[in-house]
Amino acid sequence: MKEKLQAITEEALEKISKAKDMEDLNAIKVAILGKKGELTAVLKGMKDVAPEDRPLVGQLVNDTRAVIEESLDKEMKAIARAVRSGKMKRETIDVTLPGAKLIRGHRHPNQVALEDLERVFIGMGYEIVEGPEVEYDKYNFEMLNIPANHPAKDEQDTFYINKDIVLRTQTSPVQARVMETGKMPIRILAPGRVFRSDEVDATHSPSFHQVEGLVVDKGITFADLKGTLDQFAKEFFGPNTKTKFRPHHFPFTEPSAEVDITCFKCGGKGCRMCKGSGWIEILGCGMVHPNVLRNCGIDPEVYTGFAFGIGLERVTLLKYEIDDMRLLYENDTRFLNQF
Ligand code: 2NL
Repeated sequence: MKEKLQAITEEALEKISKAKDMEDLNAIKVAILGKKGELTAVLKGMKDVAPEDRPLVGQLVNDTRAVIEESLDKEMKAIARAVRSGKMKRETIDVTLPGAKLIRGHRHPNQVALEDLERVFIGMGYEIVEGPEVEYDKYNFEMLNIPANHPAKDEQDTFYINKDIVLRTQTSPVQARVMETGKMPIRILAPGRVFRSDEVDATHSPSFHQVEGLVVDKGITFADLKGTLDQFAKEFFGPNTKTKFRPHHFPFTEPSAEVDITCFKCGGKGCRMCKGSGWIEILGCGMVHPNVLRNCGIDPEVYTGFAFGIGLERVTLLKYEIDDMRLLYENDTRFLNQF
């Protein structure tokens, strides 16, 4: 019996010393100390040992078990340490290495110009409103006094989704929707993307941005329109800016005008920027046509209003002295980083 236990011990210690990982050690533990293990089998054979020898044999079995357990425990701890130190080595971080540089972006020049514009009109008490880019013909044309036979409605100029739905060609439908609610007075700015079926060149794009303004209240006159836009020009382009109102025609306003400002580059003397004229065209405007007010449920005998439309890209190109609108859409960071 003593030899048998000796043999088990030697074999166990040999196997333990050759074990490569936790799995090996667990297998050894089960094979020797487990329910069906070698040493357990010896214990089960105790019934064949003479009763007077049992305490001694029992002691021997326990000693054997203790030796093997101790060896297993030692080896398991050693392997656990090795695994941990390997993991630590693999996962070390050199905190002295330089960090990955984050490239910080900024607003697009069009957005900067838009926020500058909005700031001026918010300062005058205007509210910013937005609306759908896909619009009913009714809101984009009909309510704005643009008749069915008007050239703007031609498929050459307008993107049609179907005969009743278009990609809006101006942001005026947003204002028509506000007027239709009947809440007075109205003092709003409607910026947004608009669409026209144009070929791309330095001054045209099938998708661009407009900022339209609308004021409706009792007693609004052309003087209010002139005062407002003159004040806008001075705040936006500089305090010495002068404005000039030239008669024009729009179907949705009557009377209508185009507004020029004195060139902010040369102050009016004439330069490359203003093509020698001293004036730069900046927006279109007018008194809201009585038909438009009526179409939107407002009584033109009680209320009057003015409206204006500014091409955002035009303002951005002027502000930054950029000579090709395509640069605003290409998203080339070598260009955008300059602003
Ligand atoms: C331009 C001209 C303009 C308007 C837009 C407008 C809107 C309503 C009623 C009446 Cl709801 N008018 N908008 C008026 C005059 C001119 O834009 O050349 N824009 C770039």
